[in-house]
Amino acid sequence: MRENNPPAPGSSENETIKDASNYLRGGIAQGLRDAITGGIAPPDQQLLKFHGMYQQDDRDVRLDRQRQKLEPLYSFMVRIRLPGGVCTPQQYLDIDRLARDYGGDSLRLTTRQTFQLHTVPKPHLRETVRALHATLLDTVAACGDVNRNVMCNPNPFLSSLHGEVYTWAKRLSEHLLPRTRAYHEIWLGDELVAGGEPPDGEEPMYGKHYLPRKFKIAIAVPPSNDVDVFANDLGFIAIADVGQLVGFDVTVGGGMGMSHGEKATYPRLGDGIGLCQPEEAIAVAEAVLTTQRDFGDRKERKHARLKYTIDDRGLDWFRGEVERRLGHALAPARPFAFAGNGDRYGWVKGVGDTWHCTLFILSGRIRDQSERPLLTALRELAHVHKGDFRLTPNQNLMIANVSEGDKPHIDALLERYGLEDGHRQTGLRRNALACVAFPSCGQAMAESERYLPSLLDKLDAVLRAAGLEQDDIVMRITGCPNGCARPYLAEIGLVGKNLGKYNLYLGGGFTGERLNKLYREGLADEEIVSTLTPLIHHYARERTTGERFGDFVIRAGYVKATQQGKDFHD
Ligand code: SRM
Ligand code: SF4
Repeated sequence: MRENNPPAPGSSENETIKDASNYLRGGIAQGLRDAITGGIAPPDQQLLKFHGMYQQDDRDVRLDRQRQKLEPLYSFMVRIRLPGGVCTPQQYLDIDRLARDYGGDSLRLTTRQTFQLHTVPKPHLRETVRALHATLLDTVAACGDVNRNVMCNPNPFLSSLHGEVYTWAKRLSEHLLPRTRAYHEIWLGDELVAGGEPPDGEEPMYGKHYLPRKFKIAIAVPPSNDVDVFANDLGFIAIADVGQLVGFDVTVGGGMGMSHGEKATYPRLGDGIGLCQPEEAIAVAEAVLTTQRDFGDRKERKHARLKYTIDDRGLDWFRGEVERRLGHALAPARPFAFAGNGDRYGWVKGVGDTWHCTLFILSGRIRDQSERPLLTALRELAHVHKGDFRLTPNQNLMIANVSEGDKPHIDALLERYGLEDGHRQTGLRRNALACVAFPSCGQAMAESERYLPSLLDKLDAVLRAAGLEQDDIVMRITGCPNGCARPYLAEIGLVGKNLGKYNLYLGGGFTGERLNKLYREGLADEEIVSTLTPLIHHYARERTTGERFGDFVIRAGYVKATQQGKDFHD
């Protein structure tokens, strides 16, 4: 059972901050009122994450402002909680208005199926959260040491199974929310709990210190592994018999983050521990989450994810502890097969005679550019669309549940604004992901989203020359080794090391079931292209039928296959 005693000696600073925060209240409310600075106090910045927001500063002007002895240009990133990535057209319109009012005329679709607003100034944070609340959205636990946005396959078209899985994603998300009233008090103006001190048991599941670190859940529906289920602390793989959900294979201990040069940190794929009944999903999630709550490392945050708890204590021990909390053993896992971790683009007819169209949105970035007014286009769409929108884990957007009669109108809008269904892109571009990185991300070591388009232009030319423009190859780039675009699962992974320099990883599995391996370090733009060019031509010449690029580079001896996280650096 959790305890609310003070943090043990040697605990990380974040543990002390949580302990003193009065269940995530801290000094956030006062900090929001302080007009002298555009930021808030450092401990409150940590607490703010639990409320779904990050203090950031514009890194493009950081040095200039330092020279002028000005405070960094602080603003806030606001991440919405959106289980399964589903929102209504009205919610989209409300988010779009916030983007135009306070978010620098830009929106981002994230790699975990939600929206992020950036550059929101402190004085507008409360209005932003209230506007989201008014449209029945929130930012609770979108970041912080708690369970994050629960992902699931966004496609409503294949079967009723997908709808059922979405219901589980929502239920898991709701069940694992923190219970503190801090969010309502700070952002929505609810009265403080009498006496200021919350009643005992305010956080019956998390306790006063929440989790040692972030915690992530995804549900995959084979044959699609679009959620990259193995990158999650806890994964559920839907097992169906004749279209009926009969259970979930449970995987534990996935995660991407690592630090350059620190072998004790590594990406890791989740391991299967058995099968649960669908209606047991919440109890399993609680058992896994509370085991990590009680046994995760609270001293060293770089070692505090579930993946290290499992590697330190062993998978058998972990399964045993989860089963003890559940009160029974999990059933043996059932077989499944994944075909890929990308999105299925364009129009697809679904059950119930509705249509669904997945649009290609490079890096999930929505803004108006002279040749492509994407923000305007999607707003126009939202005005006429009667179904819903679904964000994909690959930073794309699906216009879902369009009736046969409404389809021509939607098609006309797609045509007018040149919105892409991916088919006009090369297979590399269609599958590419990039994290946000500069200028907002405080952790970025190199460009990512802003660099991807020019890199793709160069690599597309190489692919065309090799006759591979329509071959799906998964490439992902991040500005640092934290792994926000899941680069270690890509067939080609690029991870920022320094400004303009990237480590190149090769050999990830096309279905998201194998980690890649470091091939070259510290490559500049031209070196990336000149290193990949002969490999791409070699692949075009000598691949066997159906052989994927990630498999080929291993067979051809460019890299060894990574068998498990601990071997990642070998
Ligand atoms: Fe992430 C931290 C952006 C998905 C692993 N991530 C960050 C921060 C908040 C930077 C920071 O700590 O100051 C980034 C904000 C940048 C910005 O300006 O917006 C950030 N992460 C993102 C997003 C927006 C990338 C994107 O372009 O879509 C994704 C938001 C997801 C969401 O909606 O919740 C995002 N981050 C991921 C993923 C992918 C996933 O979950 O499937 C991972 C790898 C999986 C994992 O968690 O292991 C990921 N982010 C990290 C880490 C490394 C964690 C670790 O265990 O080492 C950090 C750093 C940290 O937590 O200290 C991080
Ligand atoms: Fe920032 Fe690194 Fe995540 Fe990219 S991978 S968004 S640079 S933390």
